Amino acid sequence: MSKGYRDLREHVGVLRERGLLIEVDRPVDKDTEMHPLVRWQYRGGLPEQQWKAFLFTNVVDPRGRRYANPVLIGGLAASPAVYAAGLGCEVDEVGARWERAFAAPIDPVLVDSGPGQEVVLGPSDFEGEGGGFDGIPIPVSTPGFDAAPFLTSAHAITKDPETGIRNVGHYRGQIKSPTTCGVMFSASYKHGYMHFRKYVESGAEYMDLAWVIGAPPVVAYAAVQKVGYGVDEYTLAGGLAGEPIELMRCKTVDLEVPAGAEIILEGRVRTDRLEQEGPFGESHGYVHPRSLSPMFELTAITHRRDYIWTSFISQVTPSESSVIKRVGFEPMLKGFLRDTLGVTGVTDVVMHEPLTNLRKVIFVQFDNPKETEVWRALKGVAAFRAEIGKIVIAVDRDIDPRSLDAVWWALAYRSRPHKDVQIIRGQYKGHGPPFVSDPEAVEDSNLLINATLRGTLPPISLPTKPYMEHARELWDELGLPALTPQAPWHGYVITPEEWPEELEAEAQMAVTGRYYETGAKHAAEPRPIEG
Ligand SMILES: Cc1cc2nc3c(=O)[nH]c(=O)nc-3n(C[C@H](O)[C@H](O)[C@H](O)COP(=O)(O)O)c2cc1C
Ligand SMILES: [Mn+2]
Repeated sequence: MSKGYRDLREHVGVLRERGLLIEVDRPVDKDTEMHPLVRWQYRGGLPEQQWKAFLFTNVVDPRGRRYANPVLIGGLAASPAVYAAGLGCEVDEVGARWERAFAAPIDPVLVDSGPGQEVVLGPSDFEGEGGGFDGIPIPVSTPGFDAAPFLTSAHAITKDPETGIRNVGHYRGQIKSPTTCGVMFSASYKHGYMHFRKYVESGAEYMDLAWVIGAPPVVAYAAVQKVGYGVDEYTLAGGLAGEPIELMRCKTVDLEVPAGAEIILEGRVRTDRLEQEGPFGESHGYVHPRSLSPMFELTAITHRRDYIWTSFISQVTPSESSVIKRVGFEPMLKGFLRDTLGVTGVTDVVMHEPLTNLRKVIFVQFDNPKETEVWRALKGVAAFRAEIGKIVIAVDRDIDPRSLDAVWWALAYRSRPHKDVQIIRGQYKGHGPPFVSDPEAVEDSNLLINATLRGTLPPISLPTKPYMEHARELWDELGLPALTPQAPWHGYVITPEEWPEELEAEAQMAVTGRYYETGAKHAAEPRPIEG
């Protein structure tokens, strides 16, 4: 039977083929060395094109133990190129894949068994040295601050006890003992938490939960998407794949997991207590202090015989965690503005990634928009989800929203703050460090700015395109250092009113040696000195 989407290990093979995988076979300490090493690729000034996935095949820990299984970091989304490999497409096709997934989700299918259950371990296997979580190479993400190793790449499968509808969420979990870990829901509107509340209120003793690690990449990409309550993310994964995801039943809980997953942690979440969880270095760029979370108890571990453990690198952005969200969120937001709000003229939506972590600063690019469309879009972004769109800026098509220089340029010359800025109260503070001075303060606001051109502007003061293109050939011929062109790299007319034919004719004469004719024209029309 054809399976057009890839399992994790097939995807790792593609990463290797595409030159996107760094394999480290020397011993690396999972708790003190592994994440700091990968961190350097984001804090060491490497351009996005050089961000890669890391596979550690010789994993040790501070207690001197060696682990039989490898650890993959950045394997799902070290960079947009890694993400595209996971979808089996090119970087510029990712947006279209997401649009297809939203337009045509596909229900999963149930199969009898899968490689994710080649090995089945139960409570008797969890006792003693190396039992339960103890035998799994789970790294510490932020050595020096984190309280323990955490599950960082685990998708949490739960079911709504009333409707039976599944959710695939993505939450971290602090390892507490060989058989227990936290389940950290960051907000009451997280779907896993909404399920948990229902179990608590119904008087059930437990909520079944299965953590899936090393699912097919399409499932991972769907798990971290922010879609509405009641959407089974497996259907989105099917939409991304263009065919149903194969699921198998868990051994000890009433849940279904991808048949090809690397490893599954089955268990239940107690409904009678919360426990302290954290600190953990967070994707908002600060260490999140200790807080209360539900607790998970292992009932079974199933895995492929030679499973690959995955760990997502998150914390200060950019990181795998911001890349994995950005490439899916941007098309989702654009689709919302265009299809749900019916805003016309939107050409791109870009979430600012370095340090700010996507949600706070968002740019909407337009082609020649009407003023009302700009404001509808800015307000739409601010209202799209809690915590998204603290600062939203509209720019024109010729402004590259991925270049902050270009955005500042638009703000400087195309907006007038007394007319083009609105501050709206009532934004939820959302994902960010608690304000220590006032931990209860959750109100933030939105700063919306229209930096699109109203009126006219003269051309950009750079040589026009043919001259720059020709000069580039000269540049290369001379063997000068390699260029990476930054927009704008050539002049262009912005509004024709500001570039009448007469001026164009003069410019053409200037480059054909006829500029004295222009001088003579001016000499024939002298003007008196006033006053
Ligand atoms: C690497 C990574 C780690 C995350 N950790 C958490 C977490 O610990 N708690 C949480 O509530 N959301 C976390 N998120 C965000 C959720 O994945 C996201 O909100 C997701 O949509 C939740 O699923 P849900 O909408 O079905 O609740 C994380 C996302 C990523 C990419
Ligand atoms: Mn959900």
